[in-house]
Amino acid sequence: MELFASPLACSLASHITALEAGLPVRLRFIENKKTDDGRDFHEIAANGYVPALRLDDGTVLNEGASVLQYLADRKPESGLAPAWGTIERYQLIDTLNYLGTEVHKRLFQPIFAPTTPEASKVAARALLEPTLDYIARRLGTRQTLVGDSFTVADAYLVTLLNWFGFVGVDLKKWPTIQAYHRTHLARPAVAQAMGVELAERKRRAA
Ligand SMILES: N[C@@H](CCC(=O)N[C@@H](CS)C(=O)NCC(=O)O)C(=O)O
Repeated sequence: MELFASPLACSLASHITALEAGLPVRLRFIENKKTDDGRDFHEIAANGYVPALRLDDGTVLNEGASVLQYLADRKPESGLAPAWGTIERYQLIDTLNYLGTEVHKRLFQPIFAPTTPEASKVAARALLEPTLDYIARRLGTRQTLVGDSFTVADAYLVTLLNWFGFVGVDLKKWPTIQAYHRTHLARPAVAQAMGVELAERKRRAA
């Protein structure tokens, strides 16, 4: 399998998941819509978005929620996604959908996109703190979003919490979220994925 990713983008959650599950996934960074081995990324993922997961038979999954669950389901014993048919699985889908639509797209997309009109950026920035208030209420004192163990929803939230830092929001005002973020950043798979992606960021900035 090949995982197409951009450093520290939403694809980080899939990278973390592949490492957590110990799967044989080849990481391929995208830059200017070219893969790191010179292919046109649009020929792999028609919309040019990461994450994209290319299976060994050539099938491509191109939405974070499906990529994360596909990877998790390759190693059910990892606990990265609750079993199908359980209420926890629907809670996982509920959480991935919330993170993908409300936090990633509604909140961060307008802030990051260079073409967003200033008024829309201001409106999106006004959602940053209420979003953290809501996540803090949803987490309570727990260290995981769904059930009692780390799941792909946590891989996604850790990724999004990094972005709050990128836009200048200090998590110290939300001590339970800050503790959650620190705890999960220390997981070996998270630290490994972050290390690889930070190094790629630095390489590009040099
Ligand atoms: N609906 C997609 C959105 C993925 C997405 O927005 N990916 C961003 C990176 S975080 C991307 O590839 N952006 C490239 C672009 O806008 O051209 C998902 O949830 O996976």
